[in-house]
Amino acid sequence: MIEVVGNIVLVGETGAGKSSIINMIAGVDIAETSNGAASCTFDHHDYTLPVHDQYFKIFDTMGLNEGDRGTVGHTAAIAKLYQFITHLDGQINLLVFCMRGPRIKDATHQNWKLFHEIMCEKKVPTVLVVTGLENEDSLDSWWWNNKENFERHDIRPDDTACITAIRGKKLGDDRYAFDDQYEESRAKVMKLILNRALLSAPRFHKTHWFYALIRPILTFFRLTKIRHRKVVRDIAAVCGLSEEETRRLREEFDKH
Ligand SMILES: Nc1nc2c(ncn2[C@@H]2O[C@H](COP(=O)(O)OP(=O)(O)O)[C@@H](O)[C@H]2O)c(=O)[nH]1
Ligand SMILES: [Mg+2]
Repeated sequence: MIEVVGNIVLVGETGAGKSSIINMIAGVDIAETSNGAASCTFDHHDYTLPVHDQYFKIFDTMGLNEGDRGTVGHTAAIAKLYQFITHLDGQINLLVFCMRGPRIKDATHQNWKLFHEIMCEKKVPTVLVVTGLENEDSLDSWWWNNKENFERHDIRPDDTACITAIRGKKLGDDRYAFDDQYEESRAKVMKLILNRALLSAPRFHKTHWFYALIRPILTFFRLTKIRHRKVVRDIAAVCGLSEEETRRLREEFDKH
């Protein structure tokens, strides 16, 4: 049986390159890329994959997209959060924050806040992977040249990898335009994971974590004027909450 050493969560808006990075780690295409299918914040898929022989559960999540914040359906988002937290079993060993260079969009900033600050309470190591840099002369100087911009948005990752997550155009038999940059990028991502994923990550108590997140998440999504009773009933039904859990959820909403 495979021993899984930890959970790695990839976050970032649609198009950031999350699924491409998972395929890069896997060495084969297992995650569907360019999948713009309608989905909800906190929706996720997980893949058990080796990184230099150590197996991790890698979560491909649906982050926030530009303009989502005011429009997210709270029932669906909170129900998905519950399922996500249940699957994480209280532990994130590394948060991999993905974005497509070069512009820091509002969604980039919001995703950092939602996942690094609110969900992980700034306790989980967070690395930044910037994709789309295949045409840069030096991948690594990109970070140095843009660092100040991130600091201005209060995005301060523990480490970074500037990469390309695609091989580019096919040039001939099994040869692609960005083969070299791609291999270099893959090695960087693998190293980043092994260097930064905590072996003893902070343990969040599964249900406490969920209930503690309700209020900050409602505030984040500006979901103040909601009809509590019905929302609680809907979430309880989607998540299959027990009577006791439903009562607790109602209490959290009432405090809001
Ligand atoms: N040029 C370029 N395209 C990329 C890169 N990474 C991903 N893409 C493309 O961007 C699109 C979205 O990538 P995907 O991995 O599905 O992003 P996700 O929505 O975050 O999972 C796909 O068409 C990818 O082929 C990259 O490093 N450079
Ligand atoms: Mg994807």
